[in-house]
Amino acid sequence: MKMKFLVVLMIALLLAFGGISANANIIQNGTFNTDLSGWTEVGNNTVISGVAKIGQPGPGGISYIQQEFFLGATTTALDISFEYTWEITRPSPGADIFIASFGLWDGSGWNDVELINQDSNAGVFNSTVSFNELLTIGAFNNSNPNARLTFSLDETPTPSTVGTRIALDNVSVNPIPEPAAMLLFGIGLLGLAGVSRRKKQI
Ligand SMILES: [Ca+2]
Repeated sequence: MKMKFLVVLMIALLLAFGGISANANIIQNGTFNTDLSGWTEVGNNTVISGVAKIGQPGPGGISYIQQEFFLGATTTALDISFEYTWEITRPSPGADIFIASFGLWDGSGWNDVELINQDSNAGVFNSTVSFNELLTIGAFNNSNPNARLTFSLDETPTPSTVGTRIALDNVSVNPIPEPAAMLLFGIGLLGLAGVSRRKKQI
């Protein structure tokens, strides 16, 4: 009996920690392998050589890509990461504005928080920035979808001869705790409970 208990405990721990350490990115096509599939896109966006280009090629105005997804009820935080690069030419005078935001659905509307709000005067051109943030989230509605991630570039209409874009790649959102890991851990605990119950009966 004791041996069986230890085996179940080890399996439960392996499953739980194996699940937590595994890549559980819930974003579809965050690597933009060939196109923008999985993303809603508005304005002028494309994919070149496996990298999304927000606002390319395009005139003034807002271009964005957005993905909606579902967060399980146990989610308390999100590990969000992506890489972005300002490309082409910095407009002058004026500025383009890059915003990355995360939104939660509360049942009647979206509540978005900005992860990045940077204008092209502050941006370093042709230098890739790695963004990573552990974002603690509040209450949200248990409907699907109930979360979204948006990347937008608001391009100044003047001077019209200058074009800016944001290159975006390796978008990842990992919910914490992960539903799969919690489920496996729960199954492990049930297994332990079953073993101890049988043990008492003997
Ligand atoms: Ca890529």
